[in-house]
Amino acid sequence: MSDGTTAWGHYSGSYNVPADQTTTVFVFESISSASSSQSVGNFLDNFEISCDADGDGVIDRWDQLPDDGDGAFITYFPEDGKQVVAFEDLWPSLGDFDFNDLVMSNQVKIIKDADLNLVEASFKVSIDAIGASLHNGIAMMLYTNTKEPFADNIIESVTGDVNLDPDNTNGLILSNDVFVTVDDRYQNNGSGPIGVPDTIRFTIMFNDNAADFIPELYLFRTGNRGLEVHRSGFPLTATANTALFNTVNDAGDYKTSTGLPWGMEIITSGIYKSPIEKVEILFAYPKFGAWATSNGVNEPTWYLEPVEANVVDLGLGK
Ligand SMILES: [Ca+2]
Ligand SMILES: [Ca+2]
Ligand SMILES: [Ca+2]
Repeated sequence: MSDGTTAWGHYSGSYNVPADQTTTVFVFESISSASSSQSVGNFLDNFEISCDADGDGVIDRWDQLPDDGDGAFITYFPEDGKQVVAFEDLWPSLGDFDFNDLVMSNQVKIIKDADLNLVEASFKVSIDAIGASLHNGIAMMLYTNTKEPFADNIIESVTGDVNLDPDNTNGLILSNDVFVTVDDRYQNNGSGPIGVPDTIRFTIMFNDNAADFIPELYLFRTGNRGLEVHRSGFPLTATANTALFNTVNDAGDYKTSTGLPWGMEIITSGIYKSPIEKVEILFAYPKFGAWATSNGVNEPTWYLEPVEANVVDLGLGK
């Protein structure tokens, strides 16, 4: 490497240390200088050696997984706290609107490679409340971060308490019946919860087709796959029975004509308390209606102000 005489230049290179080599010496020899003598006016400064132990192209100092040749960076969904999703399961009827028929909290650890493509994601889905008499299953869709379907399958394989959804690309089945998956003692059947919520754990390995995703947890009726209850604003699955839209209380896209939803999400690091069985969420959380019907614009912290007599502390946040 050789440079001019008026400004510093920056040079870099790489060297693969052989597996059995325990000592490596770097030697610099002058090949040119600013004077007639090789030993006068030859400057070298700011020399640095960085190791990339796993050879993934990200030096150890920046590599959050320095011994993992696939993964380099770790992120979380949500970035802070946890995603709490809750459903009223009698869609397209509002039912008792106690919004505790299935309450889950979700935290995802996401690993990306040196090019910021997805490598794998590890999910912890806590089943925080089952205030239902109907049998329901839990499924998940992965969408782009603008809530669009991916053009391709992004899932290579899965491990843990989950199966690929045979009917939906980038879909997963977490449970075909929560009463089978989750011990009965976790039901919120009016007498309140007993014990620590059960948790479904699984990992998705990705096939390099995507850099980001949004997970959409949703509910479906056991034995009636087409009866799905989603949060509003997501694409239709291939399995949803569209004949149920705009029937009973539904005005399309899982909202009533006044904008009340059947599924909701909050992001919180605190404890979310579900409404007591058969108590409308509008009485448990007086500001819920304003939040829900404004598409989340108004009263964004509605869940911090329950009527304590109308909610049950499910021991969430564990
Ligand atoms: Ca590395
Ligand atoms: Ca690495
Ligand atoms: Ca209920």
